Amino acid sequence: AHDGAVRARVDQLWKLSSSYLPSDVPSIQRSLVKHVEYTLARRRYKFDRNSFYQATAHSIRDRLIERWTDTQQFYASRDGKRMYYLSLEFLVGRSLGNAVSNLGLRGAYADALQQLGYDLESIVAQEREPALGNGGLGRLASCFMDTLATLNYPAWGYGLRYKYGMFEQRIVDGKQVEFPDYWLTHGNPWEVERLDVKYLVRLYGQVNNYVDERSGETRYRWEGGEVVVAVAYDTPIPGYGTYNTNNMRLWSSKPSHEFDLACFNAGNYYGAVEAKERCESITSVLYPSDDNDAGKALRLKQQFFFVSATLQDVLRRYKKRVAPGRTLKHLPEKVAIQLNDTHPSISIPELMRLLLDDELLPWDDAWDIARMTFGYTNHTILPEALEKWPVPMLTELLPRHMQIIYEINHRFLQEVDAMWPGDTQKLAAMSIIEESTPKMVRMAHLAVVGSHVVNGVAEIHTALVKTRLFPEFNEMYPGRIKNVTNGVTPRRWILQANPAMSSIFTSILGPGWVNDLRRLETLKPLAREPSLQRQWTHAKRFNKERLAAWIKANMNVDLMPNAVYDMQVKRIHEYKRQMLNILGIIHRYATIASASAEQRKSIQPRVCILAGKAAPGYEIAKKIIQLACGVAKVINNDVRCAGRLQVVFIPNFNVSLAELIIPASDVSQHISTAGMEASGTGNMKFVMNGGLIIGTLDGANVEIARAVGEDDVFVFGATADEVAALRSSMHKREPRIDERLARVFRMIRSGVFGSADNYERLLDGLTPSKDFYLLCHDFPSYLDAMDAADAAYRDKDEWTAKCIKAACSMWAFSSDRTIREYARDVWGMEPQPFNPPHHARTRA
Ligand code: F58
Repeated sequence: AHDGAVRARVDQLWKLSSSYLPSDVPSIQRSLVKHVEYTLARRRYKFDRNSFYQATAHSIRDRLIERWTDTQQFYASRDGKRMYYLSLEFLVGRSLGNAVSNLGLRGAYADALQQLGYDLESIVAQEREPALGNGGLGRLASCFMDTLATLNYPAWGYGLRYKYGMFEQRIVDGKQVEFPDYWLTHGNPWEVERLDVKYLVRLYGQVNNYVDERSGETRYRWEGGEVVVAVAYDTPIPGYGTYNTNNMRLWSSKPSHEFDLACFNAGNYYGAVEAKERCESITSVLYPSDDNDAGKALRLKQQFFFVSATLQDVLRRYKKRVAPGRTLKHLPEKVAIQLNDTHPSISIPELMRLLLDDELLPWDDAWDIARMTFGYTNHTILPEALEKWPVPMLTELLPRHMQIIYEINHRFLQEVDAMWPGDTQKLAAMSIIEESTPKMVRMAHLAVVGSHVVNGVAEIHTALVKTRLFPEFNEMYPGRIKNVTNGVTPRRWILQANPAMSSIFTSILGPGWVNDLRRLETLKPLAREPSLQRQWTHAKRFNKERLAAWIKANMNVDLMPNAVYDMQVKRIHEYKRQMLNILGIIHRYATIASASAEQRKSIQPRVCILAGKAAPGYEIAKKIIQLACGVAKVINNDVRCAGRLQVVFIPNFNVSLAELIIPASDVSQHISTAGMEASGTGNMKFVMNGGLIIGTLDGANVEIARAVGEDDVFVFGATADEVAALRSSMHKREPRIDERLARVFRMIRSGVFGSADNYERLLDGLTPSKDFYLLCHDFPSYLDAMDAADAAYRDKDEWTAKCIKAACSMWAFSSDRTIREYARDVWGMEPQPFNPPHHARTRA
C-alpha cells in the first residue's frame, strides 16, 4: 500500500513537469535570473557579461535536456536500428548560438537579453570553444552530429573528453608558439557528468586459457594488468527544427578504486599517487598531430580506452532491449558502428574478444557479427599517415587483442591464398602484419577486413583508394569500397556564420531552405537581377567589414574594404601548399614593386589572408608560417603596396574564427597537389558563402567544379594522373624553372623577408628534381588562374552573378545529403522523428 502511494505521488509529480519549459520572453528572463541566483550563486546586480553567458547557457540547456531525455526514451521504445559514430575527435565549436538557432529560439533569447541590457551576439562570443579535434576529420564528425539530429536519425557520437584540446597558437616574433588549451577553466555548461555510467578498462596483463566444461573447447581470459575507469560525459545535440535531440558521449579516465586501495595498502603512497596520475593522463591531451604519431604508446592507450568503454556501453544498451529470440547474432540488425578513420579500429578485435571470451560465441559467428556491424571511413591515402602499431607494443598493452589479430590475419591470408594460390607477393602486400623490424600491425588492413563497407570521402579519393591504396582488397571484396562524398552542415556554415546572406535566402524562400538546400537552385535564374545583386553585394560587404573590425581590434591592422579578399585557412601542411600561395604573393609583390605608379593603379587590390596551425613537431610547416609572417610584415610596411596588397596571418585558427573568416571571402585557395587532399570541406563552406575557388582537380574540388560549372572555378595544375607520371620522371627533369619563380626564390634568398637561413630548408625541397609537391611545375598555371580570377573580378556584376549561381548550386555538399547516403548504403537505418504529445508542447 505504501509503495502504491509513493508511486502515485511520483507519477503526479512527473505529470506536473511533463510539459516543456515555456519559451516566451518573460519566461526566458525569469529563467536567466533564476540561473544567475541559483546556478551561479551570484547576487542581483553583481554579475557581468560572462555570468550572463553562463546563465543563458543554463537556460538553454534546460530546454535541451527535456527534449533530449524524451528523445532517448522514444528511441528506446521504438527499438529501431541505431548508429554509433566512433571518433577520437569532435571539433564542436561554440554551442550557445547553435542551440538557440536549432531550437528556433534565437529571436526570443535576443529580445529577452536585449531588455536586460545584453546583446545575444556578444553573449554568444563569450563562449570558449572546445577544440577536441585537429581539423577536417574532427569537424566532419561534428557536422555529421548536427545532421543526424536534424534528420531524426537515432545516432550517438562517442569520443574522448580531453582536458587539453588543440593547442592555442600564438605568433611570437613571427613564429608559431604553442600554449596549452585548458578549455574547462570556467566549467562546461553543455555537458552532463554521469558518475553512474562508468566502465572498467583493462590494460597490460596476461592471457590465461582454460577448457570450457560444456563444449570441451579451449577458451581465453584476459586478466591482471592495470584497470582504469571510464566515466561518461554527455552533451545534448539538438537538431534544427525538430524535437529530436541526440547524444554525444565523451569518456574521461579516472583511476579505479580497487587499484588505488591496493597501492595504498601496500604502503606505497607516492607510487599510488603516481599510478592515479597515469590513469588520468589517458584523456588529458589531444594529439595535435597531422599524421599519426608513430609509436606513441599513450595514443594507443587512448584509442583502446575509448573503444573498450564505448563497446561495453553499446552492448549493455543492446542487451537491455530484450525481444523474443533475439541474441547477439542480431546485433548488426540493431546496431551500426562507424569508425572515423582507423583511430578506433582496435574496436574490431575488442568486439571479437567480448563475443569470444565473455559471450563464448564460436569464432565464425563472432566474426560475422563484427564485420556486419562495422563500417570504416578512410580519410587519407598518404602512406605516412596510415596508422601502424609495433607488434611488441600491442602485445604488451593488449595481449589478447594481439592474439585475436593474428587469428584474424591467419584466416584472412588463407582466403587470399585461395584467391591467388601461391602468390607470396600478394600475401605480403595484403597481410595485416607488416614483416618489418619490429613487425607492425597495419590498422587500415585490419579495418578493411573487419568492416562490411569501406568508404572514401570524395569521388577522386575513393577512386584512388580502390586503385592505389587497396587495389588487392578491391579485387577480393568487390563492392565493399564505396564513395560517400563529405558535406558540411548548412546550419552552422550558412545560417549561423552568415546571417546577412541567410536573411536574403529567407526573405525570398522562407525559412525552410536550411534543411533543404536544393531550394536555393530556384535563385540561380535571378543571379543577374539588380535587386538581388544589390542585396548580395551588401551582405558580402557587411561580412568583410565584420572581419576587418575583428582584425583591427585583435591585430591592429586596417584592411582595405574594397579589395578582393583571398583566403587560405586550414592546417599547415606541405601537401596543402600554403607555400605555393606565399610564392604567388611574393610574385605579386615583386610585380607591384617594379611597376610605375601609373601601372600600379591597374593592379587589382588584394587582401591575402592565411591562417592555420602547424603540428608542433612539423618543422617545415612551422617555417611556412614564419615565411608567411615575414612576407606580411614587409608587404604591409611597403608604401608601394598601399591600396594594392595586404597580407595577414591570423593566429589560432579555429571553428569560431572560420565562421567569421569564411563569409568574408571573395576567393579561397584549395590548391593541394592533386591526389593528396582526400576531400577538403573548407572548399564547400567557402562556395556556400558566396566565394569562388581557385583550386586543383583534387578532393571535392572536382565535384564542386562539376556542380557549379567549370567556368566558375579557377582550376589549374597537374591532374592526379599527371602528378604520378611527373613524379616518376622527376630525377630526369632538367633544372629549369619559371623565370618569375626564380625571381621569387632570389628575393627570399637575399633576405628580404628575414634571414635567408630561416628559409633554406623550405627552398631546398623546391628544385625541380626534388619537388615532391610539384610547386615548380604548377607555379605558372597557378599564376594564370590568379590572373583569370582578377580579370573576372573586374566585371563586378558578372562576378556577383557567378557567386550567386555557385552558392545556390551547393545542395549536394550539405552533410544532409552525405548522411542520407550513409544511412542508405552503409548503416541501413531509418529516421525516427520524435513528436512529443500535444499537451507536453503547449502547456505553460
Ligand atoms: C581530413 N583528415 C582530410 N585528419 O585531410 C580532408 O581532406 C578531409 O576533408 C577531412 O579529413 C574529412 O574527411 C584529417 O583531418 C586528421 O586530422 C587526423 C587526426 C589524427 C592524426 C592524423 C590526422
